[in-house]
Amino acid sequence: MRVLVTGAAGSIGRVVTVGLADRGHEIVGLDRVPAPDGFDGPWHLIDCADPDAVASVFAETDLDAVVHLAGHPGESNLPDSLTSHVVTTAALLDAMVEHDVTRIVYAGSNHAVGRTPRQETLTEQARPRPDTFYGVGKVAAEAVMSLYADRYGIDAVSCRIGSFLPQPETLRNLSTWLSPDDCVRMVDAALTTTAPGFAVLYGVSANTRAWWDLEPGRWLGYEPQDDAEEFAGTVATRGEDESEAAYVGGPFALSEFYRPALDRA
Ligand code: 15L
Repeated sequence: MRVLVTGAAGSIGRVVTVGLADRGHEIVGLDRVPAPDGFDGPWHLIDCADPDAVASVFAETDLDAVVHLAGHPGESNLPDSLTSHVVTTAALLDAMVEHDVTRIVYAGSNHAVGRTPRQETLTEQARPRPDTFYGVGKVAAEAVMSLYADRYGIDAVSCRIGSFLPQPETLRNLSTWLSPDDCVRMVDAALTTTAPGFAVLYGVSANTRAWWDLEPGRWLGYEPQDDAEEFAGTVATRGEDESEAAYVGGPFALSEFYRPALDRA
């Protein structure tokens, strides 16, 4: 497939562009910064919150699918979060409809349900329960994709990613880790699964201590191979571990992340 990868220069983007190319996909990169060394495909240096710039990319390239990874990976005020996660997604979806591109794989986040108390395994049926304005942006982006799935028949898979890291670093990560190799497996499955409509999966490895249901991913062909437990001996305990264990979103659910939605002069 010819796949437009947004946020292609980011930490997940760099891994996914290489991994998807190894699996036979043709990658078109998009980011606000230049292509990393070693990337030799087409590259669009644009902000995907700009609908005209996004439309021009679709007008000049025949695409089969979009992998939307662009977006600020942490907390911000509400308008910035909405721009980063919702406006970018909407700009891509509008261009997809116009150019008959029917598949989008989205870097959703566990923070869309991060304020859920951590008591039982969370399924894809969990109600949206963001822990931050970042999480609000991720929930709203999923809502826009759901709308476009219903209105226009777009296939949209939101991968609610846990903690994408080379290896787990904290006790929480032993549950939330998504390994780089599993991330590529996940995105490839979400790209190629047959007619998912709008679907959600939890983007974590096959962690022994996982809190999230891996079945929704398996239905879509995502079979994780790695397990954070392999690194358990390297993870030191920290004072914050107990408070981070209260909610799915870990530190993002704690009061140090509370802030007003809007910045005032
Ligand atoms: C995310 O979605 C964030 O982008 C990242 O900064 C981490 O907080 C990660 O989730 C996580 O929950 O570990």
